[in-house]
Amino acid sequence: MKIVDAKLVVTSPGRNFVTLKLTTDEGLTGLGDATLNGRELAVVSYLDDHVLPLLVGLDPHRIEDTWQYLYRGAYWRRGPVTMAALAAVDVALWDIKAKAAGLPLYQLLGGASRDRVRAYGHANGAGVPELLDSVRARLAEGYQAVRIQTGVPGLKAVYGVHTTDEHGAAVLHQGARPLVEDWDTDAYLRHVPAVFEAVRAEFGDELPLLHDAHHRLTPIQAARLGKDLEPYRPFWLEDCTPAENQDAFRLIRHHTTTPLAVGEVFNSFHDYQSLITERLIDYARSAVTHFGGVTPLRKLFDFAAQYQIKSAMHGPEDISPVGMAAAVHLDLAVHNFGIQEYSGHSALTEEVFRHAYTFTDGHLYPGEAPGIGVELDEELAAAHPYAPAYLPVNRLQDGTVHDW
Ligand code: CS2
Ligand code: MG
Repeated sequence: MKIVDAKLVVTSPGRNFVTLKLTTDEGLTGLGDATLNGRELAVVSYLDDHVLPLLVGLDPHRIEDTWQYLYRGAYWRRGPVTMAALAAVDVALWDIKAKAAGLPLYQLLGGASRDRVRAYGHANGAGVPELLDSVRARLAEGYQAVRIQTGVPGLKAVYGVHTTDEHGAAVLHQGARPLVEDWDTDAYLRHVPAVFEAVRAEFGDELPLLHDAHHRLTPIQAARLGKDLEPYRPFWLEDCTPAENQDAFRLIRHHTTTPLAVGEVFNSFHDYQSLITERLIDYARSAVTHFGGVTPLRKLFDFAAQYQIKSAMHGPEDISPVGMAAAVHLDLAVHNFGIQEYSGHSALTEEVFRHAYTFTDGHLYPGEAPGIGVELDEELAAAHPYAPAYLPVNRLQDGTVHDW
């Protein structure tokens, strides 16, 4: 079998998605997600100008070799643009291989290690009453684990709150410049324990509660928050400090037993190395789409398993249904699955990308369609062209740019 065509479909059914489609001489097609939220066209150029011309004529069955050829062969390694591009190629090749075998992808990854994949959803509220309503809404949708984020008294716009719709899904600002959110770490640190206390008081002790600090704290602030949340037994504290500096986690780990999750902005094994070997985290958050595909992420999770660290793939709406499908197959297969983030997609997005995976009673199921199980409606995709959009930026109250 040979690849005879490689093309990109860029569409915006409410938000931008970049999808690679490979076609073989036997008429099989494979899809891969290359969406890098807010920087989509950089990946389009990387693929169109530098990668797709190399794929035509290759044997799609040679997934490992193609991955190494594109990773090592480029000389310039890693980085979000490169690894999102590689991920799209890798997933499209797995899709073709599984279709050729007539099997759902998870069967090629060793088969199911469990019956279903537990997902967590997003609950957000400007204040505690709105947050409690949002938790109720997620529970009504079937979720059995919920991430909780609120506004902070005195701040106008905070991560995960003002840019979300009633389903908890992020709404991106489509326009020439990013929106500006504001931030005050002391106010946040005072507020969050009270939020957990209110949610526990309302929903009891059993509901797994997650929280995302979105890289905004110093290590000692993160240690303080981890300690303050211990009485409420969070499922995890996510991205508590920028993790480019892996050393920071030693200090945090030393001070708190709150489980730690990190990695949604990581794109290679090397970003994790001491976090795993020193057991400084509990959950590895990388998504197939941003980590170079199923091939390297499977290796990472298998390595992490030796240290009792679990998978917890990033799964907001900016991972397309193609990336989400690949994730659910991998979630079902790896032994050390922890949890999967899942916010769902807009009705229009679900029409553009028809998928075999389903969400019921808080769990995802990959379905039995051969491959990853996603069909792309190219006509509908073309009717919703790319629209420039930015993620927000974050400033302290004196105007200083802060981590987002
Ligand atoms: C977040 C994301 O889902 C998460 O945990 O951190 O919503 C993140 O802000 C976006 O994916 C950025 O593209
Ligand atoms: Mg996050």
